[in-house]
Amino acid sequence: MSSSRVVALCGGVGGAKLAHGLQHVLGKRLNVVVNMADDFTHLGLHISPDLDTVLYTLGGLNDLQRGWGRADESWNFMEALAQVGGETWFALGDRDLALHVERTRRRAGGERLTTIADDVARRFGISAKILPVTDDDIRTMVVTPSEELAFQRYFVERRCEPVVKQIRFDGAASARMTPEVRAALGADDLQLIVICPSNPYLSIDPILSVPGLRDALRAAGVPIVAVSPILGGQAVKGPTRKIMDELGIQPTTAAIAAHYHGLIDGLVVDSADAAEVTGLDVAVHLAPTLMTDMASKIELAEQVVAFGERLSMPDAQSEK
Ligand code: FO1
Repeated sequence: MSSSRVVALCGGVGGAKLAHGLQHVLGKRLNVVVNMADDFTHLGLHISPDLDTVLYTLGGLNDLQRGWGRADESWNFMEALAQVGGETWFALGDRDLALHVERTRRRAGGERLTTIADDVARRFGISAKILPVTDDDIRTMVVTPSEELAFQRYFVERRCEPVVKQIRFDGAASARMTPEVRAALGADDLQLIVICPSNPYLSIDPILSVPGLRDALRAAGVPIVAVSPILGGQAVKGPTRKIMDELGIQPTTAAIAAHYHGLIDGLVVDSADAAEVTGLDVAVHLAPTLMTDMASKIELAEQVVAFGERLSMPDAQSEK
């Protein structure tokens, strides 16, 4: 696979860690297709949380403790905003703010999110291609028993406390996959598609909801490998476990396999969940999936790529 390409579908913090490892292994042969349904307009600025998490992480600029935002951040803007009575529930660091201001300015001038992301990625020294799945507006809406919440209101302002009854992706039906994503999935030298260990319901489903995307994934004719975000029956990061409970889905590896049934050829499952894989109707590879440092990101990335290589061989069914 030394000269072939890989496409990774990715949400925010958890997915970006694997994408970072994949970038180390693959360099410019990696295309990262990013969820854009967490985007929103806040204080007049276009904020793209998952895209920025990917840009900061692959650029080595992210804050390792928070997972989102930039390292060495200062918060003068937020303090001054509070002083004048502005909305402070969503934290915008001073350095981070520069990206939102510049993106908003360039979009107002008619530029596509894809062009802006590509330019910023180059400036950050990122070797992978970072591709928003769409330049159109898709917005995740969380339906709770009492109201409908825009995703960041649910996730940040309400700290995922309201019970989730349903998740909707407004605008998805009319969103268009970008030509860059279509080209990445149609590339002659594409070898593997990876679904990063992002929240399947909040981060990967909105990518898959873009019309034509699922068909393009299947038409690529290469193995599709998902990395399960479940570890020891718990979601590694974020509210995946709570949301699964509320949607009536068992927080198990089997539920992740069922969710991606018909789409994936292989599932990477944490070694701690080895007992859970018997009877799964998909090829499984066991590996440590907790990524705590660069070495563990690279190790998982290497295992995912090697698993994909094995799945593209004629006797791949023996992995089941
Ligand atoms: N997450 C929080 O929990 N609190 C915040 O105040 C916050 C601010 C923020 C600003 C910019 C950005 O790019 C991300 C930010 N995030 C914050 C993370 C974001 O809400 C989540 O990472 C994703 O949307 C979930 O994938």
